[in-house]
Amino acid sequence: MARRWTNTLTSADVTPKAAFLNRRQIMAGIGGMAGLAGIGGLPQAAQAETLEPNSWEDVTTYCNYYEFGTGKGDPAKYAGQLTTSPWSVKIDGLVDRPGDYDFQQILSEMTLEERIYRFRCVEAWSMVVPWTGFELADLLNLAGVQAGAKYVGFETLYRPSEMPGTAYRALDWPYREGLRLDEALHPLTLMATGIFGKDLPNQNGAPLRLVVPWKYGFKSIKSIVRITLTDTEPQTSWNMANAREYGFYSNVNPEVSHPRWSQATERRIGGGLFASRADTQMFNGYGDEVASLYDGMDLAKHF
Ligand SMILES: Nc1nc2c(c(=O)[nH]1)N[C@H]1C(S)=C(S)[C@@H](COP(=O)(O)O)O[C@H]1N2
Ligand SMILES: [Mo]
Repeated sequence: MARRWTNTLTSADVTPKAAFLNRRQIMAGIGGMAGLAGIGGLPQAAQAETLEPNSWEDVTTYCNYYEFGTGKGDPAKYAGQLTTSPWSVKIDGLVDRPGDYDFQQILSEMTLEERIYRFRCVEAWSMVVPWTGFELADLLNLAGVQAGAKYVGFETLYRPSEMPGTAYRALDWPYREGLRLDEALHPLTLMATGIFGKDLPNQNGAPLRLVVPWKYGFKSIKSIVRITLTDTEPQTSWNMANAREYGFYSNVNPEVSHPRWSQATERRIGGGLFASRADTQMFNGYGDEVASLYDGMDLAKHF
C-alpha cells in the first residue's frame, strides 16, 4: 500500500539511537504489509500494530489552539496571520548554555525523522498523525542540562496583535506546559516541525511544538518560544485554570475519568458520524515504553 503523504525521509536518515522507534513507526505507516519478511527482531506488539494516519484535512482543520479561538475551526481560520520567521527559542534555567536559540540554527543541528503517533485529546477524541521532528532530548543536550534540573517548563508565543483568541481570558496567557525531566528525555518525546512530510501549518503549532504521545493532547504545547529547566514543578495553564480537571501528569488512562466524562473510550476523528467509539488504551498504547516512568505512583492521585 502506498503511503498517502509526501515524505522526503528514508531509513538512511534515521539516527542509530532512534532506529528501533523509527522502523517501528515506518512499519506502522505501511500498515497492511504486516506479512512483509525481514522484520525479525521487532517485538510482537510492534509487528501487529498498524496505524493508518488521519487525512491532512482532519489534522489541519480540527484543531485546539485557543490563542486563535476556542472553536475547532478557528485555528485554521485565523492562525495564517501568525509570523513564524524569524523564530527563536529561549532556553534558560538550569542549563550550561542558556540563550536564544535561532530556529534555523536548531534545525541545522538536529536529525529530522518521521514518527506516526496516536494523538488523544482530553476531550475524548483521537487521531493518528505522521509527525516530522527530532527528539526533545537532543535539543536539551544542545543546551546542556545541569545536574540539579528535575523539570522542564515550556511557553508558547504570546503575541496579541496576531492572536485574536488572547483577547479572551480563556486561559492565563502565555500558554504554559511542563514535563518531569525523565519524561522530557524519553525517546518518544518529540519536538515536531512538520506533519505529512511538510512544515507544520500555523494552526498545528508552527514552527515548533511538543508531542508527548502518551499524554493528553493539551500537554503537547504549540509554537514554543521558551524552555526552562527547573528544580520545581512548573505551573501549567490548564492546571492553573482547573486543577481538579487537569493534572500535571495527564497520562492517558482509561480508568481515571475526567470529572465530567469517562475516558474509557474515544471518538476517532474522520470515522464518520456513526462510527463506533474505540477503547482508550493505557498510556495511549505506549505503556511498554513509558509505564516504568511511573512505577510505584498512584496514577489516580497523580492524574
Ligand atoms: N499554545 C497552545 N498549545 C496547545 C493548545 C492551545 O490551545 N494552545 N491546545 C492543546 C490541545 S487541548 C490539543 S488537543 C492539541 C491539539 O493539537 P492539534 O490541533 O495539532 O491537533 O494542542 C495542544 N497545544
Ligand atoms: Mo486537547
